[in-house]
Amino acid sequence: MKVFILYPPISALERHNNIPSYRGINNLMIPPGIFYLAAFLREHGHTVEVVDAEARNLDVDNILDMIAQFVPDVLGISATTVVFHRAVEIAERVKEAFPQITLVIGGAHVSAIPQQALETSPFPIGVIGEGEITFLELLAALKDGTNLANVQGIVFKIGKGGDRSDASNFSRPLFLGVFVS
Ligand code: B12
Repeated sequence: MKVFILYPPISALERHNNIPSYRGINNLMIPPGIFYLAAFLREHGHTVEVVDAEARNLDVDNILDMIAQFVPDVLGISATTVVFHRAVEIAERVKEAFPQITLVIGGAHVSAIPQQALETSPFPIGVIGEGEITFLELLAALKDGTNLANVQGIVFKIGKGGDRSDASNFSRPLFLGVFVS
């Protein structure tokens, strides 16, 4: 499948809860999670675009242009709590412009409060905790049209058009593909 993985942009002020004295602190670092996911999915045959929109100074319109060019089957967005509103903004725009794209949210926010994250957003599916195997299995289920209830480690909305009835299947062992000696 074609998968676009996005780390959304926020300003330093947004990141620090609009506290002006923190404006200059913007400890930019590579977000390893999205690149691990991209590498893992590519190894398993998926076509993946991965974009750190913060590092690349992209705004929401730039991101929409990139999505229009790549035309993914699935857009996966990574978000902590401070950036969740931007993830929602992008998801709303994508849902309107490209309703055929399946939206998936992952990262710290949805992992901390899975049901609430879906209730307050247009995301139909959230991945909880480590995403490599869960995302791979989720893509297989989406491609084959099999029941999402068989995918461990996700929260999802049931029903056509994403009604407000949420289901979850949290149980997922930790990813054991990486060893430190
Ligand atoms: C390194 C780090 C940073 C780095 C890099 C951030 C990053 N996003 O990678 C820097 C210094 C930039 C940073 C900044 C901030 N951080 Co920070 N950070 C961490 C830390 C210590 C490790 C993150 C990490 O690299 N993990 C390893 C990677 C491989 O895992 P991962 O990122 O979680 O990704 C995996 C899964 O989450 C999932 N996944 C992630 N995204 C997606 C997307 C999809 C589609 C799918 C399917 C799956 C998926 O799959 C990935 C692979 O398994 C965590 C604590 C922790 N132990 O996790 C805090 C943590 C994420 N940070 C936190 C906070 C609060 C912040 C800041 C708000 C601090 C601030 N005021 O500046 C900012 C927010 C920046 C932003 N734009 O979101 C909180 C978030 C809490 C919350 N409710 O969201 C955490 C959890 C620490 C804590 N316990 O409070 N942080």
